Amino acid sequence: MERDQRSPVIALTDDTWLLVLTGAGVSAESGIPTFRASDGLWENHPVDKVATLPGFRADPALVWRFYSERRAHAKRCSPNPGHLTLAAVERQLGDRFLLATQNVDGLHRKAGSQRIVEMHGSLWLTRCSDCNRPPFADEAEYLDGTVPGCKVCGTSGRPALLRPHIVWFGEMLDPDDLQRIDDFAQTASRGRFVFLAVGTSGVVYPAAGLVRVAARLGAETWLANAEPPENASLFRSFLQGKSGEILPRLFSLDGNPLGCAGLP
Ligand code: BV8
Repeated sequence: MERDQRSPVIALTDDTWLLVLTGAGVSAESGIPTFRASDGLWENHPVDKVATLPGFRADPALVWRFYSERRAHAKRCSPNPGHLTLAAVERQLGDRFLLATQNVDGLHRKAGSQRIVEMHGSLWLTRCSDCNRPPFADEAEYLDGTVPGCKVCGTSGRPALLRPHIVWFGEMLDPDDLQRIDDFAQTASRGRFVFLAVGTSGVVYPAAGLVRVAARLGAETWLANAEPPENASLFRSFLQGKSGEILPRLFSLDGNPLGCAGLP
């Protein structure tokens, strides 16, 4: 992996296909805490208690408080230039762009991204832990220990609990999401395939394995991160710094920087 100190750019040429993977680092400059930093989410909340199904079953009120606190905080946060740049690049590339995010904060959508796979779910969706009622939009905050029940199947007498539509550790990701990402990568490999990971520690699978899939398909592999993560050696180019500063300078169109506003 070369440590590329010039400000290299990814030229958005007519044959460029771009798959972007983002993690919590992309939202850090918007005020959303990351997970594994010294003041990260997992420092104050044991993962097994708040981000696993057994944890939810043991104490659903604690889990709802954890996600409700994150909902309340995220409502006050806005996209930063990193989010805005990725939305601008999508407008430029159209169906030659796909954003796979591990983030659940919704800031990519707020920035205008549409071609997006929320691999780990969304803070803004709730589903029943029992019946197959589809996930529904929900911004409610259950901070006082209440646990919401399903109004569809809960009437059968069993306490059917609602849960955040989040992929917890030990839970499978949505196979349709994974298939969409894989299909995109396969198609992209017939053009100039570029894979960019931004703001992720590269420790959580299967997201952390995407760089291997892309490299096997011949992609140029780029990483933009505040510090070298565990899987840094898997990338050909590593740009160290803040994503909100790197991304607006990273893409060029016809030789000119795209910036974060991009073309309307
Ligand atoms: C699954 C809930 C099948 C959502 C999350 C052993 C080996 C390999 C895998 C496993 C294993 N044992 C178990 C597994 C599977 C497990 C896993 O990968 N565990 C890891 C920890 C070893 N994966 C799963 O369970 C997945 N399911 O595989 O099912 C299975 C099941 C059981 C056993 C085997 C297989 C489910 C994964 C989803 C889990 N849910 N969270 C939520 O509450 O948000 S994951 C959680 O971590 C978040 O979703 C988060 O997105 C994700 C990754 O973290 P990052 O986004 O990378 O954030 P982090 O804080 O770590 O890093 C931020 C980075 O940004 C840092 O590097 C920092 O330097 C940088 N940064 C900071 N500021 C900036 C910046 N960069 C740029 N600019 C800045 N300004």
